[in-house]
Amino acid sequence: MSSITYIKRASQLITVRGGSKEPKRAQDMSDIGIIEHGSVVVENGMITFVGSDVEAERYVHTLNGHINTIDASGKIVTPGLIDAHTHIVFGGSREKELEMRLNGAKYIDILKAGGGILQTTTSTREATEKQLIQETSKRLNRFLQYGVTTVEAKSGYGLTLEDELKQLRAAKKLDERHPIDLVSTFMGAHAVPVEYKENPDEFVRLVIEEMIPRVAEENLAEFCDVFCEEGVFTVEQSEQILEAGKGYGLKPKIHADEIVQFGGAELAAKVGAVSADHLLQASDEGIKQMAKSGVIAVLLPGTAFFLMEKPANARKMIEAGVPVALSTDRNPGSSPTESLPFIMNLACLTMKMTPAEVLTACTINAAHAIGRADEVGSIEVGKKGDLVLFDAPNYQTLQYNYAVNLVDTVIKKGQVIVEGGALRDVPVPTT
Ligand code: IZC
Ligand code: ZN
Repeated sequence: MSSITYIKRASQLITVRGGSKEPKRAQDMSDIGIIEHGSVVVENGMITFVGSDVEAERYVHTLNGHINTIDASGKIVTPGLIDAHTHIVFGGSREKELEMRLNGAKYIDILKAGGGILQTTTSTREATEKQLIQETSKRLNRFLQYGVTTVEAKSGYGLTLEDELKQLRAAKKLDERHPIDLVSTFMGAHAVPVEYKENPDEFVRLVIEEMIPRVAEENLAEFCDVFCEEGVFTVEQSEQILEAGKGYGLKPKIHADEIVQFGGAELAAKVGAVSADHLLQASDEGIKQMAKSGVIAVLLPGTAFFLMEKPANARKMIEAGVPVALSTDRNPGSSPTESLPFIMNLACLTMKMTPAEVLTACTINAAHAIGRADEVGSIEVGKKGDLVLFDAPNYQTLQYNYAVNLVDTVIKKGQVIVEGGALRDVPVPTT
């Protein structure tokens, strides 16, 4: 018998329809496909009906089987939110860096002095796969409570073949066992580990010749990412790594122009990256080339906020025709939060993105940034039944009530996972 979930009487159904083939750009980012007084039906995990309350009643009468009816009166319904950029699988914590930074230390200098990513590398190497799964589950549970139903997860805190594989295997098991879907990115080129400090090219060789082939062979990632930044990996090294990844079917992503203007946006266009992420310092030429090549800008205003830096120029990118997505960048150093809704607030308040653009950026455009736009990111027939009910009468309220969690109900593949803002019994994976 089929399992049917019927969500009815939403004050606004925010479908974000019409962007499954290509990410939304420019004015299309403001077109979020609102159906006033709308309903959705999910059968066996997939959306089978989207429309007005009146039409929905007629449709539901034709169905057989038990129907779980959810009254969304006074609430908006959006697609499950998608976080297209996280470093969620790690051991340890870095709260001491906050005080260091408040005393004037810079994020990149902490890394150069052997802290930062390298500190998390030490604690991640020390953790077992099981511990990584347990710790990451808690973060995933918080993501669910913030309405996030799909998350990208990068490796890059192992920096040895075995430890990178351990992180990616943990992500794969979490994808299988946790309600949230995870999409994996191999990021062995996240930092040069201390043992290769004197010989970074040798580490690049290890990434290209040993790590990438093995990750691809074990089918542990879909994307390959590089921290292309002054003092981390050069543009040339980044290009070599991303081209090598492409040779093994790993689609390129780049941490680009975060701290200095470095040519990361230009490289993203050159290698045909799916996304270039951060872009605080991206050049006008780089932005132009990204628009031309269709590279998605994944902007991370929470990271700029937490590092006390000026955020990326989202308006310039949207006006130039670059499709924009937004993500938390969840990581222990520069963005320790799972609150994608707060990142949305920051996008609005610090980058002047409109409430409609922000929703597009965290749904369909984010889905494109992780290669899932055919499955999730909009409320359309044939997509997964991933939905969020927010305790807000209209979509603008999500940005008006800032830093408040308005998530009421989260539905993953038709199943209610969060109810009244609280997690239902989510089985926390332990192994
Ligand atoms: O652990 O600091 N920017 N990588 C590049 C990060 C931030 C994660 C971290
Ligand atoms: Zn990152």
